[in-house]
Amino acid sequence: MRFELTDEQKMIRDMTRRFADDRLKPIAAEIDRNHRFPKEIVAELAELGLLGVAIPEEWGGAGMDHVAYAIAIEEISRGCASTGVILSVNNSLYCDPVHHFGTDAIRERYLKPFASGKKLGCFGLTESGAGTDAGGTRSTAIRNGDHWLLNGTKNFITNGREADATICFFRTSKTDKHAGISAFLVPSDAKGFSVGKVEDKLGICGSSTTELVFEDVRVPIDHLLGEEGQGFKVAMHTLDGGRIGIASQALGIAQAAFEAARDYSLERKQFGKPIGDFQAIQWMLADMATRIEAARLLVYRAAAAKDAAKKGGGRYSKTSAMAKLFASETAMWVTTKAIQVFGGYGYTKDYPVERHFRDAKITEIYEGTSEVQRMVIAAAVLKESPLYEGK
Ligand code: COS
Repeated sequence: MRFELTDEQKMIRDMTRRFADDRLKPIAAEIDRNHRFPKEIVAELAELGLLGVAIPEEWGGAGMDHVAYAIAIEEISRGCASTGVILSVNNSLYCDPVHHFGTDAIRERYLKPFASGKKLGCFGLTESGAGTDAGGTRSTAIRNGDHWLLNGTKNFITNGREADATICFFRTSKTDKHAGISAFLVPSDAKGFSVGKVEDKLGICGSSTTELVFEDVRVPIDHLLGEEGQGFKVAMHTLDGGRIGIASQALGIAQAAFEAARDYSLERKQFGKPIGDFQAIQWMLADMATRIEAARLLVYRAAAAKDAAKKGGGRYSKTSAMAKLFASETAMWVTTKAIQVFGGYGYTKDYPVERHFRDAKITEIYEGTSEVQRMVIAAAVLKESPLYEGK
């Protein structure tokens, strides 16, 4: 077992860390306050190859591995969690499945411009009645000659307002539950497609979260992604990877909150000395640092498992669920403690920790709640028992 990063991974860590410090930290509060999508930042990150980190260069990506990808999302989220999720969705929820399930013709049109950052993608699975129960999808796709006719509404779609195309899930059979769902690529300029309600959120305010409305949207038959009836598996396969992106985002948020609390503890004086001299504060900092390091190991391990899966290493659903569960709960715990270290000041918008706290909460919810991660983990560990006899 080796814990050293490769030269390429160190390079992307240093580059994204610098970018976070120089470009993101100074404007993260303004992005949050104004609920502003950081268009200029996304364009700069595209230049750096961060919109398709693990997509091969021939398809417009940077051709790096998923550990490098996780590090990039961690560091960018340390600077601005909204920017982190904008990247994570384009990388893991859009480019990754288009690369994995798309034909070369589809990749040419729907991957190259997205992995290179000229365009932005999103992923539409959730519906008002199908959140955790993703198999409960009710939106419909009906085959009609040389095209499909799509109808329905998707909810809570990150990048929904800005995206140029979406991977969306529709019911192609009423009789089968999971096997009745198929995945489709839909360009945002398709007739009948519109962006509905834009959510007003607690955190990650710089990224849009919207409804996507489909009213008799026609897409050609080759816009079916993967086989008909395999959409649920496309979604689950995609979310296995996506959860590593969100775990990395949570890690970056936790690290940012920790660093803010650590530095503040050396500045803030009470009883004539820095509060960092008090054991009460030191223990909080020690626990924060330890939990973050444990989360980091799980996240990098999950990313390495995804790299191994590409070489025939099998499913990594359990590892990625563990990484997301632990990293997101760590982010919530660490950001809560960070506010505690700051005391009353931490509760105000004069310091960044209240933003980190608000940004952390969603990592326990999107791309599968912590309860869903526990379901995935429990199902996997039970199957590992020699006494397991199937479902
Ligand atoms: N990769 C590939 N296939 C998978 C898979 C994965 N990670 N997970 C499940 N499948 C397959 C199963 O093998 C099963 O296939 P068969 O029917 O051929 O046996 C099928 O999918 C159904 O699986 P399962 O019975 O486990 O589905 P459930 O309806 O019980 O759902 C959970 C399981 C709850 C884990 C799933 O619906 C889920 O992840 N929900 C949360 C969705 C989510 O993250 N939403 C956020 C939206 S994106 S921001």
